[in-house]
Amino acid sequence: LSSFDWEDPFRLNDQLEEDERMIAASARAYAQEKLQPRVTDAFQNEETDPEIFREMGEMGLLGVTLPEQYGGLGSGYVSYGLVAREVERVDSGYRSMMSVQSSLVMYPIYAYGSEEQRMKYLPKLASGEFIGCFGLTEPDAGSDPAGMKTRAEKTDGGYRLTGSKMWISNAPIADVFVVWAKSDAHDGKIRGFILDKGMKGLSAPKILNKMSLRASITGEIVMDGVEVGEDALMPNVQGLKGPFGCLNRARYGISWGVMGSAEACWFGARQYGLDRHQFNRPLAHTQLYQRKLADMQTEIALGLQASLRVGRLMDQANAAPEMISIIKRNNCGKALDIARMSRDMHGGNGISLEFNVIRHMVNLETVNTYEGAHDVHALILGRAQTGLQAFY
Ligand code: TGC
Ligand code: FAD
Repeated sequence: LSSFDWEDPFRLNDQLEEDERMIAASARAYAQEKLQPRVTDAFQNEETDPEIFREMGEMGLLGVTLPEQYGGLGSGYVSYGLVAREVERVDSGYRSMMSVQSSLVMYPIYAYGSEEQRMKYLPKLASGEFIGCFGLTEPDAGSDPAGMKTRAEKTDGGYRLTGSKMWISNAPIADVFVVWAKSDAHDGKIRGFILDKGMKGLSAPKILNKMSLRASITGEIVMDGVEVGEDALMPNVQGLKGPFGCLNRARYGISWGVMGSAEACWFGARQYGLDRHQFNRPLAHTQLYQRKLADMQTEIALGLQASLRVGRLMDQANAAPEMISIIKRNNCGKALDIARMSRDMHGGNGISLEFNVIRHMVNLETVNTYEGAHDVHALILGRAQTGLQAFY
């Protein structure tokens, strides 16, 4: 038998391709050198630096899976997951900025858009010159997006959009708005539209006083009779499978991302336990403390392995949405447990922003809720195994 690497128990690193290791290493270097030093202030002051999109673009971290001709990296879903893990090791809000841009804005324009729409938007979204947002959720339609009220009415040569979206990441600083609306001209089916900042009737007020994800700006999208041309409609999808096709990818990325956040909390707890002495010995010299470290290590090792498996299947175009529900739900729930545990293991220091863990903990409350709440994914999995629809 060979030796054991406590930080990488199942040798995930050995299971990666050379290009995947390189992408992960450059994402890690960027995240640690450029994001880590500014995160505490950004979180404390509830400030999002739009320059981060440009930096990520320069590093090739936006649209990792898209073809190079549109500004992407032409890499696979495992690479995308590894980037999410490295960025979220610093902060879930920064990963949110990246994954909305990549999976929820660039992906639909690539998969459902016309060639003109792809050429107009994708290269600038890949470089970070444009910032994108994705509007599905509404004040009265969260877990049940089919209940949306936003309408697109047919006009001469285009559409008029009316409605409002709630809790939209990046919206107040966005240049490009991918929004979903029920279209009268298509039997009330849900269609996707691309709106540009500055259109008459379009605004995106910031939501203030969030106690979670404070480094990532969130807003509403208000559409007060926004007139768009036919060219704003994404021609190649209709129905809920449009937004869900994007969510599958973002949820998958989150499953890796939250493991990065959990690792930060685990490593923090281990180091704290080695440094901090009580009762004349390190905290890490106690059985209870070690048991908690063992639980963290185990859940993270299993969670990463599961995400890797689903990522490999995604790269073969052979993953089912229910697989993604398993890893999104489980990894978020476990990461939140680990962050709460780490906060406790840091004692009083655990509530200080200086030790990072409470920031991860409150961020993960959001991540456990968005992109399908923990219980909503349970119902997706319950339906898959019983054939019984328990949403309503
Ligand atoms: P249901 O009857 O299940 O399906 C309706 C149609 O959609 C298709 N579909 C999918 N297609 C692809 N992938 C999936 N995962 C799909 N799930 C469903 C389905 O085949 C069907 O197609 P068709 O052609 O037969 O019409 O729909 P339902 O209304 O019963 O849905 C229930 C439920 C709960 C599963 C679903 O609505 C749900 O997942 N709710 C959660 C909502 C959610 O995830 N919102 C996310 C908003 S975006 C966000 O949070 C971004 S935060 C990002 C960040 O900052 O990082
Ligand atoms: P609700 O749907 O009202 O759910 C409330 C509770 O009820 C949850 O615990 C849920 O699990 C439970 N519940 C709901 N239905 C059932 C049921 N049938 N059975 C049992 N329990 C149920 N959305 C976007 O479109 N784009 C974004 O960029 C975006 N970014 C976000 C950023 C942040 C910071 C936050 C907080 C949210 C963001 N969202 C975004 C919205 C997010 O996707 C929704 O908050 C989420 O889908 C849950 O919807 P809701 O908040 O309306 O909660």
